[in-house]
Amino acid sequence: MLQTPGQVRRQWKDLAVFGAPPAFASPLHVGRPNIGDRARFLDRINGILDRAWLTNDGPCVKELERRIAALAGVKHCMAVCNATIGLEIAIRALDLSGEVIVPSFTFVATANALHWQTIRPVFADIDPNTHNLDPQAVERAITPRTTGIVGVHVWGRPCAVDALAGLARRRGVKLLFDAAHAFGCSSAGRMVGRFGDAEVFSFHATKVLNSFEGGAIVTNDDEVAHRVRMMRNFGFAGYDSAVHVGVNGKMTEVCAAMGLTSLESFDGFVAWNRTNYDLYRRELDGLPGVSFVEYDAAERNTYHYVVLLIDEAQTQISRDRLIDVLHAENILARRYFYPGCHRMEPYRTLFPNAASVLPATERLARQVLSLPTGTAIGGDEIRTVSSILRLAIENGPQVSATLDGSASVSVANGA
Ligand code: T4K
Repeated sequence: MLQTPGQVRRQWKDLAVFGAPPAFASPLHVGRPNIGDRARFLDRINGILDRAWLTNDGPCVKELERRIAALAGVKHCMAVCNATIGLEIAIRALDLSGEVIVPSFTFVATANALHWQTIRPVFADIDPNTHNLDPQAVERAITPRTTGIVGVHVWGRPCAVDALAGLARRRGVKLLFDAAHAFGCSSAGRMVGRFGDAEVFSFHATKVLNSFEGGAIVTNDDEVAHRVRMMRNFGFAGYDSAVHVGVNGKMTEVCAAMGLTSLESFDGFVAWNRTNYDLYRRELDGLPGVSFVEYDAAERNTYHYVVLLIDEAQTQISRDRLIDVLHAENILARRYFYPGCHRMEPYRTLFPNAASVLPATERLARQVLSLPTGTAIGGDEIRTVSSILRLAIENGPQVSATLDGSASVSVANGA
């Protein structure tokens, strides 16, 4: 359901951050779930209840796995309860240990999936143009203890998959991709899902395709797939026979039913996102100091993230002050992925000098501003959000100075 269009502001002094009522009566979130056809979903739920088969490789899970594998063009798909557990299982299935190279510019789940298993995440810097791992920085971080690389396709824009694959092969380490953002995206015409030794999708509520909570491990490697299947189910290879240490990473039938229903509307979600993205670009066009994360029109993208980069030297108002302005209007823009994993616990304490090799990560984390999008947001909301941003930036020095002198401003604390 769309939000109310929101109040239009005429002058910068009318902004809610200075005391006016918020432009939106209810919050505009970055991560509102896309909801597909309710009747189809409820039909599926009835089927699940009639069959009394609620989890453990039920028919909805199997159908979802088949369809994800076909869409990603990959041999094996194993659905899991969420991408974090999916990463942990894939890391085990690939026998990673010792040190593994990861970006710090990612959701903290990527690093946690390693550290949780007593593997040391070694943070490597990103390419400032792609926001993904810089293969040269990865190469510099490799030591005799390195067993793998985990690349993250941030915003759904694929990593330098071929360079990383070449590097992994040359240095004899495994390559895993955190593809939490990248279901439905492609690199040089190849769908994400088939790269490295395995990839992991997220179908969390906030992702373009959601199954409430959920994810999938995909791979073309028969042995890896076999190990993942066992590890996802306590290590069982059959009744009474656990042949490996394992965990419970299974997806439930209800989640798979939501995933299947979301898949049926997936093209519509992507088209909606594209329209939103294009409108934001038009509305914010020409604003000094504001640039967009761009998507390659020759590739498949989901346009699920509308991310601005704020160059404070030009806007003369900081990214964090803009967040204050937006939050006061009930526009809950986010700073994904501020401040970078290396500045979050336990990594900040474990690796106090990590920032010295992460200049691009540090710079980007100060600039990113993610705007609300998805099917909960339409043209009216986007025009209002954009006009507020435009007002704040076109009057950047005044807004900033007035906020600096005001005790009532709440500094945004979240990511
Ligand atoms: N790797 C990467 C690169 C990731 O980005 C993520 C997850 C993972 C791995 C791990 O995947 P999962 O284990 O989650 O499958 C959110 C999501 O919870 C998280 O899944 C996502 N990345 C991350 C980027 O964002 P939070 O804590 O910042 O936001 P959250 O969950 O509170 O949701 C944001 C807003 O969305 C809320 O303020 C309200 C709205 N919302 C949220 C939910 C869950 C709704 O309107 N309805 C809802 O049901 O992490």
